[in-house]
Amino acid sequence: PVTIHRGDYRPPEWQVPDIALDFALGIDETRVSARLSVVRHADAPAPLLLRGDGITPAEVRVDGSVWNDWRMEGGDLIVDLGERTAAMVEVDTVINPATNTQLMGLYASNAMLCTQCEAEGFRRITFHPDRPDVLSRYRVRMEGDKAAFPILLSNGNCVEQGAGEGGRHWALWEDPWPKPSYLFALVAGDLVVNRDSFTTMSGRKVELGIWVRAGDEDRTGHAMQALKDSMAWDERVYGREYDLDLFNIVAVSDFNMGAMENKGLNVFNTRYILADPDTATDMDYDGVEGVVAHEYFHNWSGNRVTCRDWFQLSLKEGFTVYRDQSFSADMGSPPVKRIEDVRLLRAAQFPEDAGPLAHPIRPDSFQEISNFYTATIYNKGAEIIRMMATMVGPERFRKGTDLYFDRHDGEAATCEDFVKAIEDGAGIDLTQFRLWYSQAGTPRITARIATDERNGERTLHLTQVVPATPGQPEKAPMLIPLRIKAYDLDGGHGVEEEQLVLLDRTEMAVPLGHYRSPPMLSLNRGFSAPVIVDFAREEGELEWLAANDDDPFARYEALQQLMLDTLVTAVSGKASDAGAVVDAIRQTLTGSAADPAFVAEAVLLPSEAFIGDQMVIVDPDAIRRERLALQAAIGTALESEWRAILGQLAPAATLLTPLAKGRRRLRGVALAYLAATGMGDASELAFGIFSGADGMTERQAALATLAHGDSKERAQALDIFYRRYRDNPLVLDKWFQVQAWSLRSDTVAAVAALAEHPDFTLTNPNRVRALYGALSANQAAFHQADGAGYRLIADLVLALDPKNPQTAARMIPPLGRWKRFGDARAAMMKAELERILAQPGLSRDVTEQASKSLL
Ligand code: DPP
Ligand code: ZN
Repeated sequence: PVTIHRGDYRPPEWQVPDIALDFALGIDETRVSARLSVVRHADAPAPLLLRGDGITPAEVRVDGSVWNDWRMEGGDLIVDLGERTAAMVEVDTVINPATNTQLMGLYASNAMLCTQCEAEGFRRITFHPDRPDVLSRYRVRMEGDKAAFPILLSNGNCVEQGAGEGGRHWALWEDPWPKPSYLFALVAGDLVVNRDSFTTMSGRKVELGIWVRAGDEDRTGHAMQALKDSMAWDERVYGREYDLDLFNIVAVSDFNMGAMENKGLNVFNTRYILADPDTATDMDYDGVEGVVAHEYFHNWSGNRVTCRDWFQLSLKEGFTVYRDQSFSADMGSPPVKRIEDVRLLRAAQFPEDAGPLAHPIRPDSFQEISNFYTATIYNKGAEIIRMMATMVGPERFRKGTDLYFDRHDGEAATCEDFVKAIEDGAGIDLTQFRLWYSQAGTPRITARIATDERNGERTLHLTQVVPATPGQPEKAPMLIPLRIKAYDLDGGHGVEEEQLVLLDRTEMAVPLGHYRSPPMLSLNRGFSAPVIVDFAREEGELEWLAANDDDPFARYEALQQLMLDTLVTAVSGKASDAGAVVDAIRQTLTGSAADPAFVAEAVLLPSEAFIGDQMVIVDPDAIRRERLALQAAIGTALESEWRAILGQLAPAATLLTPLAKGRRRLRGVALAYLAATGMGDASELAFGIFSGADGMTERQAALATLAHGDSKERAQALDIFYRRYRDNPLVLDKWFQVQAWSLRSDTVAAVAALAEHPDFTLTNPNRVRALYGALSANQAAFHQADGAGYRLIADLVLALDPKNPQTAARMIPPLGRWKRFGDARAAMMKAELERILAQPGLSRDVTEQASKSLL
């Protein structure tokens, strides 16, 4: 495979200001005629390079005449235009959407036609430069059988439509905003719409439509509300107004990603559109709201200002994730949202940064760009933006983003353009901060408090180390903004103001002031920097912070650290005592007027994977054992508290306030703790909740709890759930998922059996992720000592690669963590990676991920 380097970027030699596309639609044959008006930007004659992937030109015409001066190079079409500085280039192609199992380009899903072009799918539809710095105005005509495709949608506005011969009809769409090809979209099918409207801040009435298959329209209300909330929020917080008269969203069942921000026509995975209380959990509801917002926000951060090249992907993704995180925080509880975001970062991004696939948020090279839609680009990218906002504060940050949008509207920009705009607009020097864009790896900070015995002055000593990552053996010290606060327990002369420490060198001393007794130090409050902190705490300090810190995130963090310390001690075979954890949890549960959602997050034990991340060599079995033991101890010690929580009436499932959601979440946690004790009535209790639940949050929580055990209620509940929801693909995904998440010792075998279930299919990415993605997230199961988990994942990758390389490649990273799991497991994991690589005809996606994972 060819490696593409960021440093090799050259501006395009030809621009394509206008494109007219003509589609004659059919499920297994669609004819595409493309008319590209091309303009030379290079000074000297240069051939026109049009990318193609799996297509052949039926005919090429230039300025109206058949043209023979072209050749194919790989999949690409090179047209020699001689001395011309402008031309009209027309190319006809024929494609087969029905056989497009990659779900890139134009494909069929449930008799409907839809597109996915980001990053390089447009070249599977027609020949085109297909690079994000080539922006064009699109005019799209499509024609098809009216019965099969009553609805015809594309970007922009529908300017004309009409009937054709023999039951056919057509529509003409125009998008006035120049856009890169990755934002092109087309949808044709039998769809129904939920319509609404939004009036923008300047008084423009925008028609909103959410298009789904008949029968699904009643589950689009939440998405519609989220869309209107997002539109209002972006006006209020960023001053960004929507810029077309129409905004359409289409939900598709077969989709590689979560959703796609095509201009004026977002295409979504059904998973992030459809929700009602009977079929969606509160977490699903939040997912819908967050993704609708994310895609909508791309209209400015991504579409109006797009990326110059794919190395700049985090320019739009990191910023847009930061924007959707801020939005969700405003719509619900900011501390709880922050906890969730940090949990995700630690679960998905920290391991990536610590493994063979580590890359900076602005990578230097890649083989296949699809492999770089990662937690690093998205979630760490968002943390980088957040740090800038933290350093300058909201008003100055807004000045910076205003300047960014003003300066680069209509352009294809770089990460550097963004940083420069924040520098200029907010008035801050980000010279050193830029290292966050180029250096991979999670910085590790060590903290220690020294005391001057003569006068009681306390000094915080901080050191930072940025670990070596592939291709980056040496690192320079980063600029790390740390929000800190040192509490004075004696009411002495301590300074109790929060400070923002800018750690900008390898070692730094921060004077804290005069404290008679050791201060309780709240460090990296709000998770102000995406780093790992090592800090040997005073006896009782974490307990105190967990109960008293005025930063909720820091309270959460202190309790998590206390749990981690206890678990890591236990896993290493030393005697550990659950007492402090139990006391801290009790205090959190009974704390005055605490938000139940926060309590639920705070009292949750760290995941097995996160416990493993604290250890040099991970022992998945010991972690499972000790985590279950601690869970049981907490369950027993606080039995009456858990029972009291469950004894209260559950809020009605239709009630979706943050408080109701929080109470349901806490009930789920309480049930899990009780069940972990193995108490005689636990399964009955869970089954009672399962059967009596009036919505999916409680139902799924009870089912997941039952799925861990081996009660007769388990089989019963799984059976009832299956029969009730077998015709609802999104809910059936949950049925697969809870079984693959199970903490039972036979889960790998169960997953292997479920892969043979008639409802399992490799053609639907959601189903694949529900089963296999859940397995690889289940640490002890995936790392089962005999290697059966590894084998199952490798078998999946090999079976899926010929159909859908993008989704296949996404299953590989867990196999790449072999360095951390001891020699025996490492040998088996590497053997599976080698077995994958030995397969002839492997995709570029899988080849890159598997070969890099072996390094
Ligand atoms: N650009 C999409 C998103 O992250 C992914 N294709 O919204
Ligand atoms: Zn995005």
